[in-house]
Amino acid sequence: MSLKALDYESLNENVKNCQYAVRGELYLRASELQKEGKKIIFTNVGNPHALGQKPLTFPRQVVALCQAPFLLDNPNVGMIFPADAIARAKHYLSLTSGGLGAYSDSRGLPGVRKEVAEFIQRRDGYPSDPELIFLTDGASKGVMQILNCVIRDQKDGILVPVPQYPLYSATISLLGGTLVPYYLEETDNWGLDVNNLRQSVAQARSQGITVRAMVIINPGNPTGQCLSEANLREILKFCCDERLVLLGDEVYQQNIYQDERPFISSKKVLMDMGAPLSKEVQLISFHTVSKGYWGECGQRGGYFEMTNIPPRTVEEIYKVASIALSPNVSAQIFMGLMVSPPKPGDISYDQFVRESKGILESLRRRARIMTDGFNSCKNVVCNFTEGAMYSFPQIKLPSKAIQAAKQAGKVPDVFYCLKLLEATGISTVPGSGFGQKEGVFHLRTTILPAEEEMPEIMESFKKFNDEFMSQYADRFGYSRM
Ligand code: DCS
Repeated sequence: MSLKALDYESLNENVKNCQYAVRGELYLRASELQKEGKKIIFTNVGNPHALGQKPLTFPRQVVALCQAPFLLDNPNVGMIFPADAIARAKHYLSLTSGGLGAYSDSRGLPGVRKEVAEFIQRRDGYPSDPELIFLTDGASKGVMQILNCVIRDQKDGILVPVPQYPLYSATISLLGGTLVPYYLEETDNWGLDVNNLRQSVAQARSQGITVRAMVIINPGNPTGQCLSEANLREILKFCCDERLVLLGDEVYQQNIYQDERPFISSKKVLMDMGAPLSKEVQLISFHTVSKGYWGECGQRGGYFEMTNIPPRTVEEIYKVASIALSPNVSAQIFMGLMVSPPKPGDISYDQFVRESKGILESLRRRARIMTDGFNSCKNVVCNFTEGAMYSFPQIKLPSKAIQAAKQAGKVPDVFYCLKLLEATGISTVPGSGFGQKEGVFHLRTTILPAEEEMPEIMESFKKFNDEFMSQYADRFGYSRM
């Protein structure tokens, strides 16, 4: 009997081959255990509100009023909402063509794109054109739209850092392209060595791959490093020489936990380099409302900005975006608010600063508690989380543990993470889901659990790890660094 199109055997092979570990085996097991009544600490997804982070008050007030505009006609509205939130809600409603229930232009509301452009201009000190900014349902959709334009067939390669956030590997495999890995150096604080890039490109070319784009994640996920200006210059020069589009994933630009390397955007570095580079390198930069001190993951708001992309290509990207009609309109308003928060002198300013600073300072302390906690454990080494939302410790697994994993039919780090989950309820993602060098094992956890719960979580991790390491201790040494 012939197969029907949605019988498993006849599905698009790219769909079946695509892997996404952040919601993989560990997550599924954790959900099962939760159903059985076990307390699970979900540190597998960078989803701050799910771990108790409170929403910032001002943006929620504005969007609440936009969602329920009849409240604006209520004579008591001023008793519940501050005047600047009311004014802002009216402002955003005036930018729409029928409130939040109406589709917007498929690039997003022109008024919000203008606010994004003004933000970029303030941040970088260079002009930004709203016509080259598209609003998206989270950064993910933007990344997918752009990769869709870049990848023509399996001979097209995309340079992706390893370890990487699997949005990239999964989308490349879904679109039938080829991932060309470049390795980040763990012993150099997850630094990016341009010589590694050259080698990766040369090797891919020798296999007949046309390398067309390069992804950077700055600050890094899962690795947490912040790229220096000098490093970004090298990368841009490399992209210019090799004629690669640079995809700059900058969703964690607010999440910085050290002072030596503040966030600097790829766009600014490119513009600073001047002509001819600043006029030649094709760059797409991505941002989101899901991260930073906003953490509004469920709202699904993002944007991308295009630099040096020819107008005819922008038209084609617009056409493709139009197939989905419109990004979420309420999320566009979150984006507008993120890029133009309350200013000094506004009624809501002090509260906004207090709330956002509180979140960021706590994240900085949590980054430190986690790194120190991991480094105090046997056979665990961990670079400091300079930015983003994750800790990515290396677990030096004894060969006996690797043997036991093989016997259980598991990848060694999956085996370790499953045992950790069963023993402690801590749900992590094994390093193999992000890519890592052969024979080296990691796990990724977010730094998002509540600060007051952190010491207990680290203690329970340490206890588990000690027991695991003594259970599998052997004479044959550990997996290498
Ligand atoms: N880029 C990076 C580097 C990310 O880490 C994420 C989300 C995204 C893009 C997409 O975010 P939005 O679509 O929500 O804008 N990070 C996932 C993660 O690793 N854990 O949680 C989500």
